[in-house]
Amino acid sequence: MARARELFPGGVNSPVRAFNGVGGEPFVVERGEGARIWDVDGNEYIDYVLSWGPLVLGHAAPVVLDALRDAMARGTSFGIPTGLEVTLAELVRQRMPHVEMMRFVSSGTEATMSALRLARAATGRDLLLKFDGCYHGHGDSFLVRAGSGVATLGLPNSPGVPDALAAMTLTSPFNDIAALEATFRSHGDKIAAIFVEPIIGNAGFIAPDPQFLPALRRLATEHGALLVFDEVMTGFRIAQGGAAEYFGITPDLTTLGKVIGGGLPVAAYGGRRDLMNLVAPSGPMYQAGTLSGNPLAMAGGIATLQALTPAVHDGIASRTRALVEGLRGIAARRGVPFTADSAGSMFGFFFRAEPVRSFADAKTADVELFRRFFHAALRRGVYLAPSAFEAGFVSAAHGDAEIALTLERLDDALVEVR
Ligand code: KE4
Repeated sequence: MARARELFPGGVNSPVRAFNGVGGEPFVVERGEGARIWDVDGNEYIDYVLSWGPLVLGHAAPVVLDALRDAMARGTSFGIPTGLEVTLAELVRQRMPHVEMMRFVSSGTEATMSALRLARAATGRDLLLKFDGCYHGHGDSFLVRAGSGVATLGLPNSPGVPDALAAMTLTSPFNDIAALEATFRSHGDKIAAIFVEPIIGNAGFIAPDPQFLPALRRLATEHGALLVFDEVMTGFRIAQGGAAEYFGITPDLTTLGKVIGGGLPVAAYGGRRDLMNLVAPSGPMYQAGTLSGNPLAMAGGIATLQALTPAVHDGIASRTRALVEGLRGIAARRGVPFTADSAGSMFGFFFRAEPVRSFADAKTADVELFRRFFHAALRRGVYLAPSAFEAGFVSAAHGDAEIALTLERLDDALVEVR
């Protein structure tokens, strides 16, 4: 880490990895296998971060490694159409039929930046509406009251984003329909798109009230704005077909990442064919990428989605529920204010008695206790996200034994720090 700090800001290549949200020194990972990772000092951890979501099959999944070995023998990049990108896109569309047409890119940030440019091009409008605590990558327009690392580091917004541009981003509290309707009353005809994490995973785990997403759909349609589901985290995790399937709401555009590449750099934006046909070279909206559709990354995504069958998904979801129910039981037994929730293979918890419905709620949770709990868990071989404002993930490699062992260790950790 000393050498890394000479080379990278904070010694890391992404801020959330620096442990600023929990204090202390990050560990350096040596390798991962299944549900476990080992650091360079030989310590073993059951991993609930899973590279911040992509590893739904666990680390070094044999089917993914086999697919990569096979693909790389034929070359690692062409910048020329390949059959692999067609195969992965068809697997995506099978699960998300509303993603009629898509474009692969290499990160969730690229996907959301491109989807925003497309929404502005399609509507001829400038304003973006996002929700407090949602994180949609580090594109300039999104770094306004964002979640994830922005929230973890307590940054109100980011310097370097011109005021004139930030002024085009409207924010509203998640789950507050009255505030949303007021925003639409005063700006509705200038809003190009609503971006939402259908379940927020970047302010901790925050589920929508039953009427919230339908209200977004209704208001977007009424005011001629596009509804964009940022499913970089929820896609293929809360259901095979993501939030669109889970909540039965059809967005106009969808952004995907993480699981879609199974740990390789794949992300995508897509949706209505009439919108996607505006994207170059079919239409005038420009977006491009040297490594978009990279054959190795495509092979990783194909192997992952093919292995993520409904039965495998349901198995992970039930073990995720068992984990959350177990955590609730531990907190109740130890008399610690606690609320937890899960959807599919994604979960989150807060040290707070009442349910968390917004970013403002999340910020009243006991972050100090979370910090102590994080380190007590780590010392016992359980790696949770190093921030109170992130979600947790379970993989196909987390069996009943891993869940039971995790609960035992976390109970012991809570007794130490409560
Ligand atoms: P990337 O550019 O990091 O691939 O994706 C950005 C992004 C977009 N939308 C959502 C809903 C996301 O969760 C993310 C990325 N999530 C963060 C943490 N939850 C990735 C971790 C990091 O920033 O290092």
